[in-house]
Amino acid sequence: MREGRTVVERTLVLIKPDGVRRSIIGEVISRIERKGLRIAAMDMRTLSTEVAEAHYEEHANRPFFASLVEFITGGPLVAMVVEGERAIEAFRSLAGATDPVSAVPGTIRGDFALEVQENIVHGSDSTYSADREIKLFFPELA
Ligand code: RTP
Ligand code: MG
Repeated sequence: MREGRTVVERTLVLIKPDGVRRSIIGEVISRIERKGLRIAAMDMRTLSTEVAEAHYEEHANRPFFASLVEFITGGPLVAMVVEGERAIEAFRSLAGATDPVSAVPGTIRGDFALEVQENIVHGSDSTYSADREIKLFFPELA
């Protein structure tokens, strides 16, 4: 989507079950809003195994896949569609590196996590992934 010279994108953001358990939903939402990104849709839900496997299908052959699906289905999470200028990269910058020990302090993972699996948030990694994931989580918006 283009508006003049700006590139407005949508991305799927999840506050994973560890983030919900640790009561930092507000902290994460606040960082998204302070950045200037907008929340276009949001709800709390517990994923079925089927949806979790579809969401992480690119990792189906990785050794951590079963553990990842168990973790992401293990409690309620917050799902949202976030939009704004270059929203995909903007949110990935807010989230920080996948491994929270390497994630720079000041990022969500750098400030709140230590373990590679329980790293608080998910954000789509490309326009292709964002379209696919938004269709999976919020088909009414796609
Ligand atoms: P995400 O998809 O959740 O936004 O994370 P990401 O792009 O930064 O990282 P990705 O490589 O897509 O990995 C997906 C999620 O799998 C878990 N993971 N565990 N045990 C491990 O070695 C391992 N590696 C990755 C993390 O929860 C990661 O966010
Ligand atoms: Mg990923």
